[in-house]
Amino acid sequence: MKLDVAPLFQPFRLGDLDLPNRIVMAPLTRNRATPGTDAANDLAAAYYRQRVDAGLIVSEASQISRQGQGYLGTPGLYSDAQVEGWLKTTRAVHEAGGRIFVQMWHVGRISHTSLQPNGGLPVAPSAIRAHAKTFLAAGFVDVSQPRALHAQEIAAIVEDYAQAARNAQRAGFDGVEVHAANGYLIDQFLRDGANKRKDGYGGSIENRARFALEAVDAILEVWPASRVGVRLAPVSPANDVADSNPTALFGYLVQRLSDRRLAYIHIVEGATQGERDFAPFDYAALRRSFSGAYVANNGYTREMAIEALADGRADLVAFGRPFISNPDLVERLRLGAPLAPLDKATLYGGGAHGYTDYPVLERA
Ligand code: 8OZ
Repeated sequence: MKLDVAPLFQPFRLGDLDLPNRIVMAPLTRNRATPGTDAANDLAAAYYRQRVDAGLIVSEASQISRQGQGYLGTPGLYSDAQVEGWLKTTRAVHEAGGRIFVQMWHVGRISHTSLQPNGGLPVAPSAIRAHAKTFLAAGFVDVSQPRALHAQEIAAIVEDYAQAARNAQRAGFDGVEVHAANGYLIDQFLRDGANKRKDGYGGSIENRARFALEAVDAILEVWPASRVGVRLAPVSPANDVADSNPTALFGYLVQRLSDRRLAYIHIVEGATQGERDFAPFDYAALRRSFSGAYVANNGYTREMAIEALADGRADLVAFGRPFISNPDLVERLRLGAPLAPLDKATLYGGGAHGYTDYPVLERA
C-alpha cells in the first residue's frame, strides 16, 4: 500500500507561529562563515533561502561568544558584524515566506586552544579532556585539555546567552533553539560523566541541570517562551559524554522546561548521526511530560516520519543530512521522489560547491 503523505503536510501551530508542514530543517554545521569576522554571509543567505519550504528552519549552531567556538568557520552571534551577517539570511528567508530560529551554541571543552581568546584553554564544568576531534585549518585534531569554570565565570556565560538572545532579535530571527545536546557545554554540565563539580552546579540532577535552566531563563528575559526551543540528545555518546541515569536526568530537565512553557523540545533519538537504538530510552514518556511540541530527529526517512506523525509520536520531524543534498527536500518528500546522496567531502568548509549547488528535481 502506498504511504499517505498527508501527516507530513498538516499545518502546525508552534507556539504562536503557523507552520505550513511538519518538516523541520535540523541545525547543520557547514563551516562557511567569513574568515576574520565569523559572520554568516551572502552564501549562507542563499543556502537557507533554497531550503525555505521547511515548516521551520533551525540555523547551524552559532557560538554565543568567542570562547564558545570549537571549530573553524562556524558563525557567531556575539558581534555586530555577525548580527549584520545573519540579517542577510533572515531577510532572505522571510522574503521567501519562511521561518528561521537560530541555534545558540557554546562548545565548552570541544574546542582547541588555537580558537580560544588569547590561546587559552577551553572551558568545561570539570577539567576532563574529551576523547573527541575538532577541525581546524590543518584538518581534524584532538580537542584540547580544558580547565574547570569558576562559579563567577558561569554567571558570565549565562549573560553571554542573554546578549546572544538580544542579538538574535536584532538579527531578525523568529526564535532561538538552545543547543543542549551532543556533548557541548550545557550537555557537559548535565551529564555526570563530564561534570564532577562539588559546588551548586554538580552532583545532584538538580545541580547539574542548573546551568541549562539559568541559560534558558536568561533567554526568557529576552524572548517569549513561545519562541524558544531546546535541543537534547538524552543517550547520545557524541563528543564523549555519558550519564549514569539519563531517564531521571532528562525527565527532570524536561519537566522544568515544560513548567516554563517552551515552544518545543528537539530530541536527537539515539546516537547523533548514528544508531537510533544505541541505548534504550523512553522518548514517548519524555514527550508526555512536556507541554509544548516534540520535534523528533535522527535518521528519519520519509516513511518513518509519516509513521511517527500518524502515530502521534512526534509533532514535527527534523531532517538533517537529507536537507544538505536536497534543497527541495520538502517537495521530494511530498512526491516520494528519490533523494540525492550527500557529498561528504564538501560538508565542512569550502564555498558554494556542495553548499548552494545541489540541484532540485527536474520538473519534466
Ligand atoms: C558536526 C560537526 C561539527 C559540529 C553537533 C554542532 O553535533 C554539531 C556539529 C556537528 O551538534
